[in-house]
Amino acid sequence: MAKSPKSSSKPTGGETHQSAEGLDTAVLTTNHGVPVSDNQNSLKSGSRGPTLLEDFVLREKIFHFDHERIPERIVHARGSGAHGVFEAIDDISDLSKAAVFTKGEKTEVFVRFSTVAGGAGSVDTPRDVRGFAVKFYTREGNWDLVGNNIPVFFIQDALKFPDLVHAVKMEADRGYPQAGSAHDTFWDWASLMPETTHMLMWAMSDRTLPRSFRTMEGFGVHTFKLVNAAGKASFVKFHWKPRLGIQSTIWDEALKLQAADNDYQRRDLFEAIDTGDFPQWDLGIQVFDQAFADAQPYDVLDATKLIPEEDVPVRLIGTLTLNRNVDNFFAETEQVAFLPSNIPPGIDFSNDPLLQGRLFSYLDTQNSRLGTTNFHQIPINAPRCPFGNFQRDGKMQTMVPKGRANYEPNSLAAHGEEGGPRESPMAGFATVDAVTGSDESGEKLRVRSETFADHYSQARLFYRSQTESEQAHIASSFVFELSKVGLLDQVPGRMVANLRNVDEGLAKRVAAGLGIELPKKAPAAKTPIDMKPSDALSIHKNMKATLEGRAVGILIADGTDAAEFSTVMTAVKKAKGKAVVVAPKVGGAKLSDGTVQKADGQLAGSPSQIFDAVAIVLSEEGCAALLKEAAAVDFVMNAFGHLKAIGASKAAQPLLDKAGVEPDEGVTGLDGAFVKAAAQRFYAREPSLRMLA
Ligand code: HDD
Repeated sequence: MAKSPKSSSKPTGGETHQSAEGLDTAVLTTNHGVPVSDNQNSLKSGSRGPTLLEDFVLREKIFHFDHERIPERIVHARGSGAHGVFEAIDDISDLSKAAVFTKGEKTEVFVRFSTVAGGAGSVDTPRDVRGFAVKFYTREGNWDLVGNNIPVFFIQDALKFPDLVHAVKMEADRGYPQAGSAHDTFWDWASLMPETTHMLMWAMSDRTLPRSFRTMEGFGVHTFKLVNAAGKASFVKFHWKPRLGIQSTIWDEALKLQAADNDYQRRDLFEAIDTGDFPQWDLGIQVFDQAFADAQPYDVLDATKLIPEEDVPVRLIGTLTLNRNVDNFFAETEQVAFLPSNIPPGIDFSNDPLLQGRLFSYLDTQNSRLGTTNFHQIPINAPRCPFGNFQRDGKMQTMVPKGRANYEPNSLAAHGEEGGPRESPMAGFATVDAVTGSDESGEKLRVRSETFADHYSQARLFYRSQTESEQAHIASSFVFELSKVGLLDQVPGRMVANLRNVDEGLAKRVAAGLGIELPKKAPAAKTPIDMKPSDALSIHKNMKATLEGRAVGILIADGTDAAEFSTVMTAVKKAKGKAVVVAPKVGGAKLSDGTVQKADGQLAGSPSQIFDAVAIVLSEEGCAALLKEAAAVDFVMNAFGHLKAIGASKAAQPLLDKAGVEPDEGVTGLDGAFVKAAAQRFYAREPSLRMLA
């Protein structure tokens, strides 16, 4: 790309220091560089008199503070970001000419994970879709892959997006509930929109309860196109596969996590990066052509549909590593602006009508959020490659273009002046018509293609691809959410009527769980078909038995056997797990050998839901003391209830008994069996613990 002559392509102000250049940074100054002598007292008339208007130090400080906030994102307001690198590991030049995919190429990235419905200050662990937005600062301009942790979407056409968002966010009159879909307006709307059914199945599954950002998949959702140097296009779907495998919590655990730590996922991401345990994902592509697309019983341009991985395998082409936390949350995570319309040569859009609407919305929203059309100059948004054009001026212009060339064509160069950049038909972005050529002319129609009419087959595919335990979780989530629909009697029945098109068994379970009559089946625009179940859609079938990225809470108290404690610590660390010591007092506990072991967390403030497994390392004396401590009983009871491994010393048995722990393969001693068990969840335990729908 050409660089604008004499104008700086690097936005100024990227550095985070606050002092004006040339000043001693140790001196506190006003925003205009005037040294401040007193930052404690405002200027008054007499020591007890009124404050003077003349006090520019006070006025500037309060003025700036009063305007610190910007409008939060209309959706995905709560998010956590990190810097990293993407490395292309495979040669796909036959498919795409994009530089970012050149084998061995390393591209700087910024990633922001988010929930959707809640405000910026809401909690990390509601039942909600998670955003997975990646900005690649490629040498051919920014590419933003703005996806979610679910491969399909609620709606087929962008025109419906404001309705979806209004329905799911807090209700207009009462301002609640925050960050959740379990309320009247969401289900009223969703039950009237059969096209939401497939995504609802995902939303009601444990996919919306990810254990951490590091253990969730990401998806570009839409079908995009890859374009090679010869101009040949192929269809593509993008996938992010977490190196740690997929892992989710269960509903009761997610609820209790909200109480234990509002920032559970943000903290996990920050701490992992901070300790050098860099989160990684593989980028995968599903590539297919028009002939494949034409042969499917669904339309590949319909964002409510996925392409089963068994039909088109996912080919891994690159690795994403998050290796640097932000220096400043506001400057980076809050101000980052993702635009699905940011796309380099070699990648292209498809005609998916949801995607087409997004291409407008994200650019547009940044003006109200960031207050200027120059938001691309904010360091986190600025391309890392040179950029230049004839767009000029506007609020917060920080670049200083020189010369007269602010238009083109111009012949200024002929007069010895700088003429500015020119378009590049060869290197520039050009959209390709279609994959194998298509007719894109036609009448103006406000219609939905007939090929988008099947709303149930893939919902059925999803449900039938789940394990028994996952199906029970889906049914129970529908029951929970619909039981929160208070004022609109017709809604639960209408939803169950839709579910009868997905799976009769599911519909019956939900009706029974709600205690309502099984309603008549809703008419389906197209009769659903049975697709071949896909293992890739199940979490349980894609979990990785590893302690990497998982935390083990090790409960100790005065008298804990020093050797037992040391054995567990060593084993957890050897298995690359994170060992977190919990004791009644944060100062620590006196072990059997007289040493004092400091605790990482106090028992009352470190409940077991924040861990993936627990070890109860107690002496008889310690156990006797903890039998009288509700937090200790809850610690064990919840670990058991949340289907986690519990390793315990013999002397801890009375505490396990009091917490209602029944022996099973997830309940072990403190030997090697514990570390093995700790890498798993014990879903088979669940039916004996709670009544699922
Ligand atoms: Fe969106 C933000 C993902 C459909 C309009 N969206 C936003 C973010 C993610 C997604 C991850 C947060 C980006 C960040 O971290 O800053 N959105 C999706 C996916 C969709 C989708 C995967 C469907 C496949 N979105 C969608 C539609 C529209 C929008 C159809 C509008 C027509 N989305 C927005 C927005 C947001 C946004 C209002 C809010 C803040 C922002 O864009 O920058 O413009």
